[in-house]
Amino acid sequence: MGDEWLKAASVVPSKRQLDWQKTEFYAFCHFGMNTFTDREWGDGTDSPELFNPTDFDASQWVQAVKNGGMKGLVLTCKHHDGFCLWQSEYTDYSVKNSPFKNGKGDIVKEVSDACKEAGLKFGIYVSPWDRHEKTYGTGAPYNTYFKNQLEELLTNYGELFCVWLDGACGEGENGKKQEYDWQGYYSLIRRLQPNAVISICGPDVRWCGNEAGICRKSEWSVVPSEFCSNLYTAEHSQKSDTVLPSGKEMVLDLGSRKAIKGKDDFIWYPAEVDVSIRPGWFYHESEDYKLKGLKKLEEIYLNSVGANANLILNIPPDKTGQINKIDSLELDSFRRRLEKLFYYCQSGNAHAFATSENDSSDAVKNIFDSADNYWQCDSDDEMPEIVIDLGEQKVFDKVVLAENIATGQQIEKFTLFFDKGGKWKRLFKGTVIGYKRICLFKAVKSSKIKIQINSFRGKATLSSVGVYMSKD
Ligand code: FUL
Repeated sequence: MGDEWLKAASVVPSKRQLDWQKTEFYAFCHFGMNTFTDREWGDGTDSPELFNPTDFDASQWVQAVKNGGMKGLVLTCKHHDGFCLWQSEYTDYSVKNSPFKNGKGDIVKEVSDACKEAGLKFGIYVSPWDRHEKTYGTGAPYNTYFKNQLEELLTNYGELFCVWLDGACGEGENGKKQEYDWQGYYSLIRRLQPNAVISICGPDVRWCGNEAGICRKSEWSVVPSEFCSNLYTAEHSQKSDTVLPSGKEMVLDLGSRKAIKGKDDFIWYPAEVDVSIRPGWFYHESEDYKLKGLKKLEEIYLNSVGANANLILNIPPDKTGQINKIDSLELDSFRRRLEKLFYYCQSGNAHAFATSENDSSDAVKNIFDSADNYWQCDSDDEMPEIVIDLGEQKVFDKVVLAENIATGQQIEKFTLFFDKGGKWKRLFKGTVIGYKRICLFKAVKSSKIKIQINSFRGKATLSSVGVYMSKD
């Protein structure tokens, strides 16, 4: 005991987790029966006749999502009401009994095709909780039903980057109880879509713990394996954002040395922040003027993508079957706002010097190129430092740091300094870095920056460092 952190430092992501992490920011599209009934949770009794998007256009969705600067899209193929957006062979409760394209339409197909064409990754959301299906709550028969449906989704719609299994279940004490065959679901997904991460109720991507867009100050991707529990996710579902930001419901420290003391089994389980641009997950006309403002979206982005988590932002298409103009305009403005934040890259001609380099292939110059190489400190360097020379005096208000997570997550604390008249002045103090840490501060003018790594596990790495200034 006492060296848990060494064990934690050796945990690395799978290839699918690495690919997912690089997706950073992607869309959630909640669309289904609730869109037409103006509800958030349908009870599975609404007639398929109600599902009637009059102007459905998947390429319009994809365009809006791309314009928002997002790299993927996850579609609610089946929400809790059990209504399927594809022509499932196993139920009548689907688009095939709706007026949409005279019962011949397939929303999943059109959206997945449009994503492919536009170069967006495509993922599926499927709710295990099904309020329509009669076998729900009977054990094996429902598991067979669910796996049959999964198989349809996993085979007919091309490559998926994510399978999002929701933990929500509102049955309550006296409701139906379904024992889910999680392992059976997972092996099917692995066999048919080996590159897809299984999110939320699954082993690859961890729910950050609330739906308010808040992630931890120190979001570790390596956590004790007990946090990979679907029971834990289900118990916390629908509750936590009511008690946040006091933080009472959400465990705030999952991965520090203190938090992992006495634990001996660790997993790579990176966080995802899921949040809606509107108050609800589905489209409601009454919320047309209640979109989160650009400032709020920026804050969510910087505190998720910029704090070692991925961001899935929900944009719900409306009754016409398109993303509402209000949302698409907001997405466009948001992308432009992000571009402005990182408008001037001040480290284009920079040089770096490190107190140590593990060997010549781990040279510090690697932090400036886009290849998969990286800098790693030497094993006896107790407080590694990197000095960045920008070549001339430059104004900057952001430093973006990245660890080489392919070799794990090691940095626990760091400090940034800038050179002011020949003296180092402190600029920023941070904890974890992981895949990405965006450090924000009041703009300063200087030609040199120092990164000091104050505490780390094993051997610290950095794969990239960028110095930026916003455009007004
Ligand atoms: C929750 C669900 O109950 C909501 O309707 C929504 O789908 C959200 C993403 O997950 O658990």
